[in-house]
Parts: sequence; C-alpha cells; structure tokens
Amino acid sequence: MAMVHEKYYDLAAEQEKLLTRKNEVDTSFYNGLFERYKYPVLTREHAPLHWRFDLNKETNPYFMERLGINAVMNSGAIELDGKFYLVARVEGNDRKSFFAVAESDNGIDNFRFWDSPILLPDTCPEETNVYDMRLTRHEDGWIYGVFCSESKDTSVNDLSAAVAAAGIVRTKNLKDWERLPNLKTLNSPQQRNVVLHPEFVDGKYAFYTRPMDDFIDTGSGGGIGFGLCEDITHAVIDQEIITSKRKYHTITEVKNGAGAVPIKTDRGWIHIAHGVRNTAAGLRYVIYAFATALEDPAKVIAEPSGLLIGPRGPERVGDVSNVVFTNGAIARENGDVYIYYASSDTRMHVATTTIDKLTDYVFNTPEDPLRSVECVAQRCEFIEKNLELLRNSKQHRPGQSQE
Ligand code: M1P
Repeated sequence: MAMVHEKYYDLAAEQEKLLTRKNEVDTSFYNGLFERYKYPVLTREHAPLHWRFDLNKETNPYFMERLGINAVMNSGAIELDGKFYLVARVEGNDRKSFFAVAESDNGIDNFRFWDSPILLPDTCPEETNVYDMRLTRHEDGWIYGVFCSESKDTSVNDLSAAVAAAGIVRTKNLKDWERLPNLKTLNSPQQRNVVLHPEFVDGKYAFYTRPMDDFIDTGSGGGIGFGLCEDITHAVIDQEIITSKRKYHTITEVKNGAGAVPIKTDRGWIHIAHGVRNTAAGLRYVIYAFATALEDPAKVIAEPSGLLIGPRGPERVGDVSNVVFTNGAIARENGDVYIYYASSDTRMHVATTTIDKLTDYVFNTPEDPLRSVECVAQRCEFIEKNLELLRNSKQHRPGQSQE
C-alpha cells in the first residue's frame, strides 16, 4: 500500500507555524499615512507541500522537492463575504507563472493557499506565460481578472523577444473561470498592466492600459492609457488616451503602469500604480498614487509628488531587486484600505491605511514642481511655515526647558 513519507509530517508541522504566525505592525516605520508590517503575507514557503513534493515514499524515497516554487508575488486582491483573497502570481522553478488563490480572515496574516492552483481554460496555444492578475468586481455582476498573457515574438530572430497582451477571465466565486478573448488595442502593439475600471463609463467597459512599442520598453507610450470598449466578450479598444503621464526626472521617467483597481472616494478615483526610473544599478520600481475625476476617470485631478511606497530594508533584495509592485488593494466598507505589494519580484507584503488618509495624501500633498530649484523653494516655504509655527507655539518642545 502506498505510504506518505514521514518527512512530510515534519515539514507540514514546521509550515503550519509559518502559516499561523501573527503579523505585527513594524513600529520602526512611521509616515502618518500607512503601516508596514514585520512579515511578508505570502512567500514561496507558503506554497503547500503537496504542490512541491511527491508525498509517496515509494516514488520519492529521498523526499525530494520535484516541482519547486521560486516566488510568490504580484497578486490581485478582493474581499468576498468578509474574507480577504489574493490571486497570487506563483512562479515555479521552471520560470512559468500561474495563479493561485490564498485566503485570510484578517488580510494581514494567516494567508493560506487553496488546495490547488487555478487551471485557466487553455484557449491561447501560443501563450507561454501568464502573470499579474488584477481583479475587478464590475457593476455588471462579474469579477473580472485581467492579466498579462505572454507569447514568443516569432517575427524576429531573438530567443528572448516576447509579445505581451492583456488576457481576460471572469468568475463569480474565484473557482470557476471563463476565459474571454484577449483585449485588442488597435493602436498599441503590446499591453501589460491593464486594469478594468469597476463601473461602466458612457455605457462602455473602461480599461486602464499601458501602450508599449516593445515587450520591455514602453517606447513612445506616454504613460498609463485609458480606453473604452463596447463588448467585453470581444474587447477591442480603438482609441487610447493618456491619463497619468511619464515625466522626465521623476519616478515615472522610464515607465509607469496601473496597479490596483481604482478606489472610489467622494473626491475622485484614487489610483495606486507603479513608476519606474533607471539607475546605474538597473531599473527601480516604486508605487505612487494619483486621483482622477469621478465623472471622467481618465482625467487626472491630483498627483502628489514622488513615491507612496518604495522598497525598504529586506524588500530591496530578491529575484529582481529594488522593486515594489502592486496589482491589488482592498478598500473595505468601513474605510480601511489594504494595499498588497510585492517586493523584488519575490514575496508579498501588505500596507494598511484608510480611505480618509489616502484622500488626504492624494489631494493635500504638493505636486512635483519638476525642477530642483523649484523643489527646494517648495521645501523652504514648507520649512519656513513650520519654523514660524514652532516659534509661536507655546507648547513644550523636547529638549527645551519650560519656563
Ligand atoms: O520586474 C518588475 C516588474 O516588471 C514588469 O512591470 P512593467 O511592465 O512595468 O515593466 C512586470 O512584468 C511585473 O510583473 C514585474 O514585477
């Protein structure tokens, strides 16, 4: 009779400690806007043992990892019936990514993968890799997953040349998935980081896009795009306009891309996106935020200067170092917001804030004046106001004697 290798039970007991470990706010970090947490929420060590090891002692006498998991990263996020779900990008040791659902009661710890990953309908024979799903609860009643569908570029003689397109699936329960044809953008040869807006705009489905000339380079793509389509079951966008623009000598100089599904607030849609700049050490990815108008979600109405979340400490190191990337956030009825982000294409973290704080940040943080001289003038004015306040304040200041 087939027997489970005894080593399985040792490893399962060890893994259980990780899966049930309580997460804590990292008190060494404070910015008044969001909390960071001590531990990542999902890592490759969270992947169930039965995804990685053949448990059968007869066929796996050394209890060897046969199908290893390399990374767990860029996850779509959604709340359903009070539970928190991440649809994670899980990358095998074979470099292929797939999607898997992990569930938690509180959104900050105890995330546990469901027993099996998602096996999407295989409707694209040329598709080699899939990743980075954004989950949109659309007002049409479906939950849509929009992800990157990557294929080899057979038009050039280059083994690493690839074509990125936006794949679309939909579900009601995260278990049964219907695959729809990939999004077609008539004026952009490639697409990645595409997000479906949760509401109809002018009676149409609205997508945030990222026009690109090439697989890696956005080339002439000026930033995050926006386009409408009539029919999501054969989604075609013939016109894209640019919303959040890439700008010289900013965090978005090289590229940017939509991240989480925009969050609706009284003052506008809040977008949490990523921006990329180049450095001598390679590309640096950070997360930034901006707002668009409620009545025109393509029109940027506020864009605070600089980054919202940058890679810090151990987050800075991983398979693709110096990267933080988000494609999922959960905004709850009570106003709490959970921003899920991956660090260095290796593991998942959460940052918690509220809609009120995000709104204050996005609308009351000054814009980037784009030139050093103006940035320092902006800062000097800010400092001067503070010094004036301190001079006139009767409150006790640390290190000052009270008379
Ligand atoms: O490696 C960093 C990120 O690179 C890509 O983002 P972008 O398309 O903006 O360059 C994505 O492939 C993403 O998965 C990855 O985290």
